Amino acid sequence: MLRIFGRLSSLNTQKVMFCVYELGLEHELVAAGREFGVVDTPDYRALNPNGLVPTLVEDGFALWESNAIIRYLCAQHSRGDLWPEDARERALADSWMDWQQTQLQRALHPELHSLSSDPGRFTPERIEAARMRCETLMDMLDSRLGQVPFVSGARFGMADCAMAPPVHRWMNLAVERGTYRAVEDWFGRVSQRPAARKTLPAGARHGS
Ligand SMILES: N[C@@H](CCC(=O)N[C@@H](CS)C(=O)NCC(=O)O)C(=O)O
Repeated sequence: MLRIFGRLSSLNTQKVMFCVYELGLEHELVAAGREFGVVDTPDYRALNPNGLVPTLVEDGFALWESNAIIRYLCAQHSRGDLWPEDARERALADSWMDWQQTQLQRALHPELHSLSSDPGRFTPERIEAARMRCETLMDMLDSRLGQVPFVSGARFGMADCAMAPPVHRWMNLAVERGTYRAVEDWFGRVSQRPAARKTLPAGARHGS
């Protein structure tokens, strides 16, 4: 049985759960992190020494890092579909997944994420710098999605699972945003998928 430790309010858990639902896998979501605790227990630390969520456990195999989990699930359960078999096609999907973690996530967190949970924590200058960084990044994503229908390429794939939750967050931030037509079209399509309905908070799926 596949078990995912995490909480649906966590962006990285949302990414993994999006993938789990896309694949239609039987699973158990074990509440962990923040108000649910668990992550500081020795048993959990043995699975994930970072004490963060999400963590996957499947038949005694434990794995952490949300994008590694998405890659693993897609390679195990969706070769040739969500996990492209062609090395170059897969490499492009991989590069956008790494971009999501190293660029987009860093632009959103902590300044912009703090707007809903802890407004006033950062100066308006810090918020504005993060907002501008997101604009630059969305421009890049918009350019990718102007060339191919999905972040993964010609078909919906693993990179779309990783990208939908952070784009959803960005669309629902109380900040000014430019117009990114290709990103909005892509998100409009992706947000109709059953996996999006199950993982992204209702009422905010279509952006603000
Ligand atoms: N790079 C890690 C980051 C994991 C991470 O920062 N998780 C956050 C939630 S999104 C967390 O565990 N926060 C503390 C908590 O929930 O207790 C990944 O992608 O899995």
